[in-house]
Amino acid sequence: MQVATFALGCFWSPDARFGALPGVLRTRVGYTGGTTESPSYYQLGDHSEALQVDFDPALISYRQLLEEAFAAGGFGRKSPNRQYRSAVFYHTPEQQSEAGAAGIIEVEAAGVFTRAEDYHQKHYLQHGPEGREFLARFPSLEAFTDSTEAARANAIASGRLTQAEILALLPSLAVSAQTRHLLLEHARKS
Ligand code: MHO
Repeated sequence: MQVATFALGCFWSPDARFGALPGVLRTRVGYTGGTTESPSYYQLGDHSEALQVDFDPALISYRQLLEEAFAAGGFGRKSPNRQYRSAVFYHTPEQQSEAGAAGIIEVEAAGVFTRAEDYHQKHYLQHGPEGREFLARFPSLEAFTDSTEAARANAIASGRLTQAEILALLPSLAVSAQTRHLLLEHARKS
């Protein structure tokens, strides 16, 4: 298992997008890249919103994750501000050189990553009707956040997947007919 950390603007949407990827087993959003202690959403200091994923390199390569980060769109333009900048935080020398080779400008060593407040985790799923069953299933918001199934369902609930992507993910989710129906609605809309 390896860890990858990216800042890609507002963290809600990359949390969802990366949560759909086969080989990405866990996602979490938080704050990193700064120097101030104990950052929080309203006391961000010099940190940025960031996404962190645990991935299985046998199933998805770091290069593929970088491509997905590029597709998220932030790297081609100047970061609007520190909160929403686009940057790669590398965990290994290999990640550092791959990010450099990919032409990413802001490449920094990964430092302390502070989990964001519970209400920011798996935003679309947590705050949508599709999430009720998942929230009830896990003993804590942390366990919900760390669930692979919740990562997949959050991707669907975000409304950012194609119909084909949704239909490919659905069989991996053990959910009630009602939740399945809610998730399928997104396939009809996309
Ligand atoms: N203020 C924006 C972005 C939130 S993001 C977690 C919104 O409410 O949609 O910074």
